[in-house]
Amino acid sequence: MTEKQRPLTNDEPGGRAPAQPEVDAESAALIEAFLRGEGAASADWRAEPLPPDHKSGFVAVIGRPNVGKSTLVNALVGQKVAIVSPKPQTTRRRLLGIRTRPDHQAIFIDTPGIHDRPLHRLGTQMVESAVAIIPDADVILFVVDVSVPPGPEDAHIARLLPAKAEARPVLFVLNKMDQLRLETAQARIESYWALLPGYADSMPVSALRGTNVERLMSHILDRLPAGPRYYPDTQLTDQTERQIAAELVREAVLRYTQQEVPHAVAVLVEHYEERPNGVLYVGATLWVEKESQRPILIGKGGEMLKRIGAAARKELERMVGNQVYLELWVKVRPDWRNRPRDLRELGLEE
Ligand SMILES: Nc1nc2c(ncn2[C@@H]2O[C@H](COP(=O)(O)OP(=O)(O)OP(=O)(O)O)[C@@H](O)[C@H]2O)c(=O)[nH]1
Ligand SMILES: [Mg+2]
Repeated sequence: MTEKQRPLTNDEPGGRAPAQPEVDAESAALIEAFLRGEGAASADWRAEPLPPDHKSGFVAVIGRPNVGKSTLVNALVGQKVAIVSPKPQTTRRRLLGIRTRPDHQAIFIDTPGIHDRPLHRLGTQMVESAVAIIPDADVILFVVDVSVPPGPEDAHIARLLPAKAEARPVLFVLNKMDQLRLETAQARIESYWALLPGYADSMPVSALRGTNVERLMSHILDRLPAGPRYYPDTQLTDQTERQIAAELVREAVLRYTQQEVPHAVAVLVEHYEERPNGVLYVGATLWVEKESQRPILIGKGGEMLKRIGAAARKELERMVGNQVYLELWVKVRPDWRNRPRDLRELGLEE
């Protein structure tokens, strides 16, 4: 045993140290190496060498509801980090999609759709959280849906941009180009161009099919500053596994329920633990706003809740690469979309 390894006893000068447990040889060697600073560099991702022209930064993805912002973030990251649905106002809170490559790290901020008539406190929060991020971004992607003509909400965002984006680069993303008919493409694209002043470059893409997504990425890179990695290369999002699980349940709710019901549902994961048999147990509560929404979500003989659970479980199993046991409950929280305490509990309000 070396001098360093020998535990202090009360007899030694400066003693009165508490008795220490015996350390086995392997652990002692590791501790010694750690104290000498060995191995620390490999454990610290910040210390990994990067190319001198490494670029990084935050890219805000904004647009009216349902234009394909979350689909685009998933395509740019190369993995699903955000839920997607054909119903507007799917994304409720800002989330990060982190793309790390040898020469860059782009941190995409997916945002709720911006519109000018929120009907409740949640809606107001959603719009505010999207607008508030614009001045903090290095690059702004303004996403529109070219399968339909520009609407008042697109115009509203275009009007916001000069003040909010200040001198920051704006890329105008003309999404859903797969839905554009060639005969009408020119006129349609020109009607979108009319929204923005000439300084914003534009790019037609199909986030769904992946068309032009890497070309868009190279335009983003041209505008990103030199900088370090802000997150480890293995990190894809800022959401916890619990939050992702809640979102996947909500995605299934959005898929199977109609009209007002999916928007009145919030999901809170209450249990998330690996059982000794290796199965991941997830227990989540679905909050609805009114007593009348409960039977709709549960369905005849529990049919609807089973369908939602089966779809969410499949997605969850894909995410964790493990068997999942998912249990869902439905509870009423009257008017939760207008109640600050409920919104805070759900992480939808600071
Ligand atoms: N045809 C086509 N559909 C797309 C494309 N991109 C997205 N979509 C579809 O558009 C719908 C809305 O996509 P989302 O990514 O959820 O849209 P979003 O802008 O994030 O919507 P909110 O979160 O509600 O603001 C989904 O049904 C997508 O599959 C595309 O390039 N082509
Ligand atoms: Mg979205």
